[in-house]
Amino acid sequence: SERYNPHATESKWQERWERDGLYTFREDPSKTKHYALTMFPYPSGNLHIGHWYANVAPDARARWMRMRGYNVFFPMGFDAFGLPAENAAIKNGVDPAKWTYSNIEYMTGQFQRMGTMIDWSRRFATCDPEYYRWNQWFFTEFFRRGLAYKKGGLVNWCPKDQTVLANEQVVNGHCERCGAAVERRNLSQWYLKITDYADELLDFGDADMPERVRLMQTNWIGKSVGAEITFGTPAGPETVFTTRPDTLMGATFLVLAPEHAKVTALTTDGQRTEVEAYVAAAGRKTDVERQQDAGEKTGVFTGSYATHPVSGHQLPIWVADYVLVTYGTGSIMAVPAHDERDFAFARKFGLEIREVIRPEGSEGMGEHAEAAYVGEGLIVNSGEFDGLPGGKASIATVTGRLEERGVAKARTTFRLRDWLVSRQRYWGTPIPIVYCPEHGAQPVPEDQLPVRLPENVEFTPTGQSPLKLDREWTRTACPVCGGEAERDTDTMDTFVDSSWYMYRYLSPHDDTRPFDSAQSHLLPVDLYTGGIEHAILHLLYSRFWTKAMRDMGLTTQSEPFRWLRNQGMILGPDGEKMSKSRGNVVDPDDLVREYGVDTVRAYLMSIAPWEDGGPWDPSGIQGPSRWLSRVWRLYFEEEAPGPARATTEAELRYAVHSTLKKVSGDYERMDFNTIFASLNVLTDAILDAKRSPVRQTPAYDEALNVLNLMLAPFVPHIAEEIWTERGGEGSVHTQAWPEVDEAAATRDTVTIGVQVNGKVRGQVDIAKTATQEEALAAARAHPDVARFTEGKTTVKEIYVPGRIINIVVKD
Ligand code: ANZ
Repeated sequence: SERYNPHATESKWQERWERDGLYTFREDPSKTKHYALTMFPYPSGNLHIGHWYANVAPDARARWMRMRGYNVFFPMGFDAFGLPAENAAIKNGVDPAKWTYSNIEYMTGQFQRMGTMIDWSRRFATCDPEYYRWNQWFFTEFFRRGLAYKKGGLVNWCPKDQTVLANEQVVNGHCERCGAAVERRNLSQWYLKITDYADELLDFGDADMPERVRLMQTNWIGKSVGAEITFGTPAGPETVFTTRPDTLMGATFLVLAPEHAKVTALTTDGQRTEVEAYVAAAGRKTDVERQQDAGEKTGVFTGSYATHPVSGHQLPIWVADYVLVTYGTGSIMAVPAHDERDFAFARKFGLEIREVIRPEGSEGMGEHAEAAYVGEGLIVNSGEFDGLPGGKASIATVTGRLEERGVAKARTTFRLRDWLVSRQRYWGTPIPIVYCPEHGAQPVPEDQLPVRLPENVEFTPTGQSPLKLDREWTRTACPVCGGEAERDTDTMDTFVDSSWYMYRYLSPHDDTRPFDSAQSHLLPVDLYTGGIEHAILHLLYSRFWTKAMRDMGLTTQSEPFRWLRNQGMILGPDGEKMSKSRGNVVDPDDLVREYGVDTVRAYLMSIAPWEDGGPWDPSGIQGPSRWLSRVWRLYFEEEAPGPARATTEAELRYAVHSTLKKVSGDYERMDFNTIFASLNVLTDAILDAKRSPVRQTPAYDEALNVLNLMLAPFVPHIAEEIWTERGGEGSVHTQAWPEVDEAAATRDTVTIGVQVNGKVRGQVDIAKTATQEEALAAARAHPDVARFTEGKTTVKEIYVPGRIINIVVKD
């Protein structure tokens, strides 16, 4: 018989599966649906090892679900708009569409060579006009509903990519894509009103997301419950937002953000030069630089004073860049005694520090306090409010009292800002808006969608959208009056594309609606897998999109994903992120050429806990490779006579069913990395049985059959070969996952260690139901134990059932 040669069998099965449409999803009302989805890739050129790592384990799990009787929906597509296509166009002079579509063809072939059960009949790319037409349709619907609007203001600008960015795309002050330091520009741009859903987005319902994803989204949304308090100023009333209205009587100055509208009016002539210089300098700093807590606080006095709404005291008004114009009202009441930033500022500029919250039993903070007191306590030095409880826990009560007094109004603010979606780049969805001198901004009517991207444009980034340069394209007619009008020349953020793509798979070629609601029984996605880098951007946006679609009556779902899991990252052997410049990249195609697909799949699933990831160990792949040779030998080669470990039918059945039970649990919990070890040990146990008389029993046949089925999700090609060679009907991949025989899966004996004076001296097999006397008798009968106990006086005997026996003796 032949030795294991994966190359011959793997491509044969891939072709057969394709020909038979084995993975084409078909409706089957007798089964429960299971929608498994892996985040679709960007068609960058080819699949790297990270794509394999991200896709192989979810594929194995989808296959396992199918064997368990679910009707599994497992589609894939391409997230195809974005900068790399344009950059390639600029660099190599190829058309972005050509570049993208040829990458898509190549990468689809790579996915097929990975042996996945993806249903390719559902494939689409977000750059297909057939797809982006619906981005445009959503945009015009959102516009009609007030969910899409245009406004001017300060926006994030990436000087390298020459486009604006959403807040979510700015990571520590840098462009999340290219790393350039982000600047601020005053521009008029389109926004989607995600803030309408801020509160609802904090409620994850029964969507099961990793704790850190919930936390990141919750912090990003940043809900703060507090109050608005209005102070009088020479430039009119000024309202501040505070989360600590209980500290109102401790406010000793006000601070405005440098960009605050009242700065000019409040600056006195004497202070003007200094304030203007300060404001100009602040404009050159990034938000991160401004907010760095470690950084020295800076600021200037405006020369004006505000009137405290309760005490009537005159409080100096300062300008400082630790106050952000984009949050709250862009101004604060500073309470140095109880806020760390205000404390540092007051110390630096010699401003008054007034204690108003005192922990019980304390003498008070005195004049030489070294830090703000931010804890709970009782209100002091606050006149009529003295004695009320203060601190975060009592904000509601205090706010109520202040509201009665008419000096505060309860208010909740969010950190979340509306989603800026205009981009000044070419390779994206054109914004379907037309500007008419007479009728203003008008949505392009549905029957004129899609507004196609013009071809043959000059893309070199200039800071203006390349679409602007194509006069033929920009000139159009106003949908209202038919008069001459201009198209919007920006394109949409590509995160728009991925916000609803999971719905499009239901009817990818539907040209009458974004997706067919007759298919909505497939929703929501039951298991969504992908990288943690999308914790905020893509996941938050798609949760918002689903809620907006629900409110438009397109779906009844409120959450797109029932269960989310993030894989870790495969690093180079040096423990660093793989990158061409570091030269530590592992190419999956090379590995497949050398070892075959099944070996690479098995190795990637066993290399690390899937959610953690870890470094690539080049020698580690030998384990799965040798294992598959042994699997092959087990089924297809004659066993050379040799010493075999004695085995019984019961032991073999125990090995089979306890492994089956373990592996099922591993798939269920997504503990993929232990599956290989279990299957490896079982293979050896069956090889032992093959060399022993047990080979003649039904238990042996059962073992071969169950192992074959267990191989199917994990190493689908070799499993199919075995199935067919053993005369199985149809495909192994449409078989049912075997049932665990619970009685066979549990052993009625346990092996436990025996200690003498705390040292392990031997191990005994005893019945699980053994009494203490029986257990101790078995222990004493063990020769290695007897050597240390005979002739000695027993002081104590301890039997912890199922775990350990300890005998304490003395001479
Ligand atoms: C008085 C006060 C006293 C405050 C105190 C805190 C502690 P979060 O929780 O992040 O919402 N604040 C308000 N607007 C601001 C802005 N635009 N830039 C910088 N800081 C701003 O924080 C709300 C608190 O941050 C507010 O409550 C305000 O300071 C400050 F013992 O008001 B507080």
